[in-house]
Amino acid sequence: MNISTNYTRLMMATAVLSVTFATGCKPKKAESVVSGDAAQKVYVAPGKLDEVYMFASGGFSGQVAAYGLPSGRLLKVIPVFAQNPENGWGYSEETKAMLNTSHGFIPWDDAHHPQLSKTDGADDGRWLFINGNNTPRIARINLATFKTEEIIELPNSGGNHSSPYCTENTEYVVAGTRFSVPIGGNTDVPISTYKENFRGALSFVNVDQANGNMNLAFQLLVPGVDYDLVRSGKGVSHGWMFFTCYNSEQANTLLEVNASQRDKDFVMAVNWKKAEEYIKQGKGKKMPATYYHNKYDEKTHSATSNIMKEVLTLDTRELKDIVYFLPCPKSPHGADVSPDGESIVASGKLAATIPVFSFKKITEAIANKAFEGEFDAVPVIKYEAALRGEVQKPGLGPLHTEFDDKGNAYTSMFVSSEIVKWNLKTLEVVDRIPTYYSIGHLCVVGGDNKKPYGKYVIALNKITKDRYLPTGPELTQSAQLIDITGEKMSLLLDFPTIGEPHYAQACAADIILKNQKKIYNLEENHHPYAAKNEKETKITRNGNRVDVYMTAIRSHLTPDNIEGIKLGDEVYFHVTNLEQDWDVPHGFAIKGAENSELLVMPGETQTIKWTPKATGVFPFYCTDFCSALHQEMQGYARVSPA
Ligand code: CUK
Ligand code: CUA
Repeated sequence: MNISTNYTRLMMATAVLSVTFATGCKPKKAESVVSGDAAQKVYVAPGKLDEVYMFASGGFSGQVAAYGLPSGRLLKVIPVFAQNPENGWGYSEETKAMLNTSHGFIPWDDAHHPQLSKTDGADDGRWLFINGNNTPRIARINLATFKTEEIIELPNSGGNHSSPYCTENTEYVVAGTRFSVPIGGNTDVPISTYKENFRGALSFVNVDQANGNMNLAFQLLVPGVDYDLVRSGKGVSHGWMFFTCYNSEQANTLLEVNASQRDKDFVMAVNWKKAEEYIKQGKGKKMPATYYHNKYDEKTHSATSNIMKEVLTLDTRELKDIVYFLPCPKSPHGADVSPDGESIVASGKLAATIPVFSFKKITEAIANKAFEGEFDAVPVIKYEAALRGEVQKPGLGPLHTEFDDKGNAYTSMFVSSEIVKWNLKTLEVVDRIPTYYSIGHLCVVGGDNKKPYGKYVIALNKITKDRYLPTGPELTQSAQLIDITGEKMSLLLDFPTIGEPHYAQACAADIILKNQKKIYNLEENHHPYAAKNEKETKITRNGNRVDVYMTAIRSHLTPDNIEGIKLGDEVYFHVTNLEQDWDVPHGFAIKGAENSELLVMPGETQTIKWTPKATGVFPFYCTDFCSALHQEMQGYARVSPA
């Protein structure tokens, strides 16, 4: 392959994309697709509650945002991988450890795929998992508190993109590396040795059903290609996971051209039950690997980091009946599993059709060894042997598919900017609706459940040019709410989102509401610096460390006059909120503090560190307007020469 051929291919690919992209981006009259009664359908009267929670990833904000639907109202930004000054996340002494990694304290990441925990293939409202893409991590949010409780780093990974999808009963949260990387001991190898030295790793993170605690059970070492997305089997395909892979060319440079040469890349079918069996039989091999596992404890209101030193691995070069490749047209992005678990829908970004594989045919092909060869010791099943059929002329740039309860599938089309609805049985396109613009993922309420039930599909778009009041060069990101109860889809609402909403999951509000926590019980507060009443407040000194055990209750802070601090001291304000009523947080901030504020929930203790830089008197106050006497909730700290 010489350079000019490469260049020609590149230009052709770019031309195709830009022509279609430009068409997709042409401003269209919004009225043309908005249904006449849209306003009524999305209007949630003041004081009324939305019927659906939607959790969208914040993309490069590193957080997750919770919205109410159909109104599109933003309810909360849940801090996960990025520091959040609004509530001291990653700034308070208690939460800093959540952002520790083997690379040090990393207060940012790129979050893509929220995943609701499942019981028997249905959203159960216990936890939400989300991936950190850049410094490979998985976080678990407790949906009783909307708080991130656990973050586990993934070794042998680079770009944690095909992540985190959970199995039918949340037995595992599964994550595949996007980048293949050199693994194990010496990883300082020439990049040009990709084919010899780079491998992929799929992480199987076990979830304790009692408390949600995660632990990296094992990693499956797989061929060195790029892994994009994954979905769990369910029903008939329980025990399997399906990953998409691209760059089967194993290129390490100019992937835009070099990774689009082969006609087909792969979907990888992974028999995780088999892998689990091998682990139980003791076939796993320990490999040195350093990764952090951070946990937030609700009783001490504090996080701790554990440094892990090894990981159990299985190698697909040695155990040849765990994974199988299915050839799949050009650079597949999503691999989605139908509600009954029988159809696996793969979407090749650059392909003209959508192949739908049959799980039954896959297992038959494996039994009959209907293979066309091997790829790095992994059997490649013949395309026709596994194929159920193809959706013809779906549109351009198919990415992701979710399902409704009437036997329909909805596929997002990035290049032609539309959602295409097709019949899962006949594979015929039955409807299409434009999206503004360049849709990535889509989300049907309950759309990856065994029994989907949603009446909306939400488009998660990449571009919003001309859809909102402009805000300079940086425009808002956006989602669109589409009604799918009728034969034709109809657009109801555009609403802006926080960061880039790569993917979202939505479920009926009842599922989340049954499990809400309103306060932390003060009696159960085991924070080592908690003052559970005003008599327990005190100031202690140990060398140059000063600890202030402070309480907050409407409408005063105790103590509120603090003297005896010396220049050069490190002062820790441990603020316990004595309130036991829902929705009465108190805040705390002091002039010149190097961190953020604190926002302390009822019954909770949080700590902010302050290193005064000068002598003088420094005001502090409560930052959350908590009562009519909120402005009286204040005090002074005096700093004297050392
Ligand atoms: S995605 Cu992450 S690049 Cu289609 Cu899940 Cu947007
Ligand atoms: Cu407490 Cu304002």
